Amino acid sequence: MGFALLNGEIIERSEAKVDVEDRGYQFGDGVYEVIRVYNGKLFTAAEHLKRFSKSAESIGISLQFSSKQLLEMVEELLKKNNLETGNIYMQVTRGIAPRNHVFPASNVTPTLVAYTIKSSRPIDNLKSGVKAILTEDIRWLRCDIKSLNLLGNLLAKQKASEKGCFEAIQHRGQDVTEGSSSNIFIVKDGTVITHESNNLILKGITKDVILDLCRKNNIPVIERTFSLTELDDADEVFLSSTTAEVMPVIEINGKIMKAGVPGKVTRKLQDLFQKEIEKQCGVLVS
Ligand code: DCS
Repeated sequence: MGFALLNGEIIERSEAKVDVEDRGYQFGDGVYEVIRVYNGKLFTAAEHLKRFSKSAESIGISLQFSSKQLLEMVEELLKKNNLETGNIYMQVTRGIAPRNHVFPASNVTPTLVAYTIKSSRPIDNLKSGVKAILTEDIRWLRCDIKSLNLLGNLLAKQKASEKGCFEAIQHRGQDVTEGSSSNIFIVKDGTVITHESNNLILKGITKDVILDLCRKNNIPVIERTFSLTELDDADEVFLSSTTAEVMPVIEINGKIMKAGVPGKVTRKLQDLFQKEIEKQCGVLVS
């Protein structure tokens, strides 16, 4: 099972227990991050830790540790667990207090937890692409906060899974927002289009890396809302996340997209993304 980080201390993971009155357990009153590890090295760690602090701040949780301290602790954790390829999951809740919707007194310490998960890259899916369904986005209006409250996302993902699909692409009316755990991109006439980062979606770290790669490599890119019709008419569709990287989508709601195979721009972005990983974490063997 290895080790976990609990409030700044590295302990046996089996010893890391949650109190029944932890507000994360009772209310989902907290925020989280998932950071990818390749070759024993963290990918885009600074960006994830910055978003973690921002999410916490936006719901009034003050982290007991600076981003620098968090980075040191997380690096120590992955060394102790000998993690080569996988994820670091971290979350902070508002702490332990008698159940009450009102926030507890400020002397209640937030509960910070992190642990590691071994997980290889989704090579087969990256090569062949995945299927998705469409579903109405029923979530709240602060999807920019990486909140522990994920019921809307879970219901969407479960629906996709029951249809044998990898992801549920959510939409508010005619507007496509994002996947249940990913950002969605379309490519039309060579231009990459993805929802602008506002309160309706999570500002994905992978999304930002992709936008940057597009700009540096003269691939036209626009951040704007696009419709279900545009999704249906797209030349290529792909999704992005920390664990799914740049993932081609080849079928939506049972309808095979254009070629039924990953598109040219998607392939190019997959190559560029892999180079970016290798720049930060060293050569990938698989
Ligand atoms: N949108 C939602 C709703 C997400 O949950 C995620 C990632 C993303 C977009 C993509 O963001 P990143 O590029 O920063 O990963 N969800 C994480 C999760 O819950 N598991 O893995 C990634």
